[in-house]
Amino acid sequence: MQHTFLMVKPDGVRRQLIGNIVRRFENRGFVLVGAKMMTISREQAERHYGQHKEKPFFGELVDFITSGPVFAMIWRGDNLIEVSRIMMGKTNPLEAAPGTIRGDFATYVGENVIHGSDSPESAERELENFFSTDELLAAGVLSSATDRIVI
Ligand code: IDP
Repeated sequence: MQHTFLMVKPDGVRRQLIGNIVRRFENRGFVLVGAKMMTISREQAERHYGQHKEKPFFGELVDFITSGPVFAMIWRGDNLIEVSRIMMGKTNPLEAAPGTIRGDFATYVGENVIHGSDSPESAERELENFFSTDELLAAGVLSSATDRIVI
């Protein structure tokens, strides 16, 4: 059993794709255990995409992810991280297979509808960046306020 962080990006929220995306993961058997609509700060965005700091598209990436509300989610399920990445499709939607979220809804790499953690270490870091201790406790990701998240 794993937890992961999934987020409908501002383009997906603007295009009213939240329900469609949630349904895909529920249909697959995964369980939504926490969620909120939020507009993320530049600081949070820069932390989230820290590994891309030196990339030429970093400014565009931070501008985009802070451009409107996102739908941040905590999900639970077996082999969830690997399966959710398959369900999302390749980062560049032009290479994403039809039937995947990006393959069905996107064409431009800078606006590819959904984010999902790519490893247990990323899931832990990203959940802590987006959710408070109380929210992580309510979702069952932590069993006590002094715990560390272990995906
Ligand atoms: P991932 O979102 O599939 O994990 P990453 O390589 O971590 O992919 O890239 C983070 C995000 O950066 C991508 O989802 C995409 O929106 C954005 N990105 C990646 N390459 C480019 C680019 O060349 N131009 C604009 N945005 C990009």
